Amino acid sequence: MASDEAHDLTSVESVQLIRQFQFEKVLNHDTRSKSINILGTINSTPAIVTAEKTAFAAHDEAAIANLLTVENGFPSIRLLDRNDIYRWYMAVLVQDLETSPGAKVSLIWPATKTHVEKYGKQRRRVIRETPELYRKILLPYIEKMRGDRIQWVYNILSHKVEADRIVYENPDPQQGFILLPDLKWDRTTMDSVYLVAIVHRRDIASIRDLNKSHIAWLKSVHSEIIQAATQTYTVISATQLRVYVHYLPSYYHFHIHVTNVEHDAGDGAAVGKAIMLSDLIARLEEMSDEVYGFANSTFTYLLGENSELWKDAYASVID
Ligand code: G7M
Repeated sequence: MASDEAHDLTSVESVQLIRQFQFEKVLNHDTRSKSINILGTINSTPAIVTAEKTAFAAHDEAAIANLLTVENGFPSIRLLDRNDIYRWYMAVLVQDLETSPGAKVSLIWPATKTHVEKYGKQRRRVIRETPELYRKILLPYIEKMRGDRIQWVYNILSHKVEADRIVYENPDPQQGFILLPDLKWDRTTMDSVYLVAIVHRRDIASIRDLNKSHIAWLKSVHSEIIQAATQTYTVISATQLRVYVHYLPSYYHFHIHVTNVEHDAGDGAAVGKAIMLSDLIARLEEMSDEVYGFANSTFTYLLGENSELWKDAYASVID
């Protein structure tokens, strides 16, 4: 069928058309936008279907207000886990083709070769944190951030919560850590595997506390993480894991992010926040004995203008 004939199909015929789609292969997918591009055929002619999970109708306040009421919203909801003041759930939202469809689906048919090839807010500042700025601004801030805010971390380390989720534990109080699913992961989708490794020792608030004496330890943590993750999730190999640390982190108790490289972790895996653990180790190895540790280094990161750190500290120093 020529494209103008395809265009002329009635709406009923168009619905019948997409129902004839025969799957061939996945062209692309994006865990962040929750979308997928699929190549297939309709009547032996190439077709591309893209499906994107719909966003919430935030402008429809009545609908949003009803989202959490059992009568109107969740027919079923299941607690995934809880930790301190944090709770996370899985739910089936009521879907209705007219008012709240689950996905937006597009069809290109007939699709050309070019089509097949084609198918990818707060303001932020760049902060260059010198050792002096670290001591003057970050250190006092970190002290403030190490209280209740990391209770969830201690709950995990003491097996009080999330204990049945532990993927791997080295229980040694100095050398050890717990590897478990990050709360952002649905624990099902292999392409978006997201784990977090939390060290048992409490003397490292951030990478700023790491120095040359930690090199051997960091190397063994790195290899234990990779071994445990690939043994548990056998579809993922060592070179498919992104093992990195945030600077700045949100929580000041040393922990390491472990994700499937296919997962688009957005800003959390972007320049200005994420640093590969192996690069940190290499940097320590190459560091002179005089410098000795990251407390004496410079790091550059992104900082949101709404953050306390910007408003209360950096804004007056930098702007
Ligand atoms: O930016 P930062 O490196 O501090 O990231 C902390 C990570 O810990 C994030 O990826 C969070 O999703 C994750 N996380 C935060 N909380 C509160 C929890 C929790 O209670 N349980 C688990 N498993 N992960 C968490």
